[in-house]
Amino acid sequence: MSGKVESDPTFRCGRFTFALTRPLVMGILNVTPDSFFDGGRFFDRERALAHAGQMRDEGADLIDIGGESSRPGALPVSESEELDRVLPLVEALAGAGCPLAVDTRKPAVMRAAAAAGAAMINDIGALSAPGAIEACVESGVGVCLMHMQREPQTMQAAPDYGDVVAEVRAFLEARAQACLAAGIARERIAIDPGFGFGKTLAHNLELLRSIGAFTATGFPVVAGLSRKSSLGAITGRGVDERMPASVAAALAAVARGAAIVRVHDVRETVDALRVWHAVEGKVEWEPTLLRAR
Ligand code: 9MG
Repeated sequence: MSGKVESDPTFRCGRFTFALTRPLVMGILNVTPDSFFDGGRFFDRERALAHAGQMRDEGADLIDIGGESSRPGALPVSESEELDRVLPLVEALAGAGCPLAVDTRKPAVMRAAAAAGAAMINDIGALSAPGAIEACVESGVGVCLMHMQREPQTMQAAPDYGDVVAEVRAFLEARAQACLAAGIARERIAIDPGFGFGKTLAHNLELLRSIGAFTATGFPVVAGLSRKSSLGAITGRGVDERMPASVAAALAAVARGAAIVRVHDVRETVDALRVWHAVEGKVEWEPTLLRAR
């Protein structure tokens, strides 16, 4: 726990309250056979647990557990398969000293994950499934509402916008309003422009340059660029060689106001952000948790 004060901007999720006095790093743990970077690596439970512990020790503020790949072209998985992949990890890690997010679009998975101790729901569908908002109201989790044009299977076929920043922002504001109207407290809501989800490289760059348009909504902004194909398009590197590009992208997002970065490379990202934070002359880096009930 820290000496931070309640008047600092905060993000509440489950029993945790974060002071947003520095960027938060959310480490990615995909327990899928087919995610675009770590697919298959952590499908084995022991390896997944070990990787979660490593990310926590490297300075992750949150760990985002996902049981359904959302890479372009990915096929949906059944509810029972997703529960089988995700729940044992949430149960095993809930008391391990790092708040957990669960990346899911399914209300039943949201409820079960929250009951097992997950503090946040990260939904690439912005809680659009029937019953998703209600599942999050009842369980008191924090939520990340992400924008996606179309579905993972078709989203990269022909992304199309008039004004990408205005359209993505309007969508996220409408989803946040729906959450507020249903009873999710303002300080439990974060928004995410959804880099790579129905966007070309030009769209992603415009969104990244315009993060200020999203922070202006008053909601903390989540940015997820880690290892994504846009970084490959810029650097000419394959997914296994995109760590430096991912760190640069996280830094660019934070410098423009992102509050949370969702990353595979926790240690490298934390180091880079700590240097940036010190150069900016901001308050000490550690810790961000104001309290956990
Ligand atoms: C699950 N997932 C994959 N990419 C993501 C991103 O950019 N943001 C969020 N919130 N979730 C993501």
